[in-house]
Amino acid sequence: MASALHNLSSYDPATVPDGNGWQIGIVVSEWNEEVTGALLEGAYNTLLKHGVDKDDIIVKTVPGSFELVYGSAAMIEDTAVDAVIAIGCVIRGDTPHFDYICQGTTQGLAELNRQAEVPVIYGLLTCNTMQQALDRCGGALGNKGDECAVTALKMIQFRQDL
Ligand code: DLZ
Repeated sequence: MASALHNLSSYDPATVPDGNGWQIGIVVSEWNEEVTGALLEGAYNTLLKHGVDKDDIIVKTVPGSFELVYGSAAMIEDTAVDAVIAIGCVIRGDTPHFDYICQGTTQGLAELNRQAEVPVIYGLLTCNTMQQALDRCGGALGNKGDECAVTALKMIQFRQDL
């Protein structure tokens, strides 16, 4: 399916592993809280739907998306989570700041994902407009939080299968 038509919330539930007994960390940026709160809700509810116990979901906030890298690394170091979902939303402004935050955060999370003992799931929306973000946090294009939760469970299973 073309990505422009892809709904972030659509997946085959039969392909998602049961998350009972797995512990998931979610690190959420406070910037654009209307969007990140909805992404968090999507991720949280999808984890519950697939068997993760609410007591096994650790949610921590950080001030902005740039802090997701440190927050995710700390979550991995200080807890026993099986995966971390990093949730943020950057909206393009008038200056190149958008590009630096997106690049720094994305490279930091990618590097952490490569080095860490557990998978780090990329839940960062990088949007030109607020409408694009709203479309992707429970609007016309579904909720990227749902997608992140499914990805986390699949990656934990991936690791356990090795
Ligand atoms: C400074 C800033 C700006 C301009 N825009 C956003 C944004 O759209 N989304 C977001 O998550 N964070 C933004 N920030 C804050 C930075 O991510 C970071 O928190 C600060 O630069 C302090 O390190």
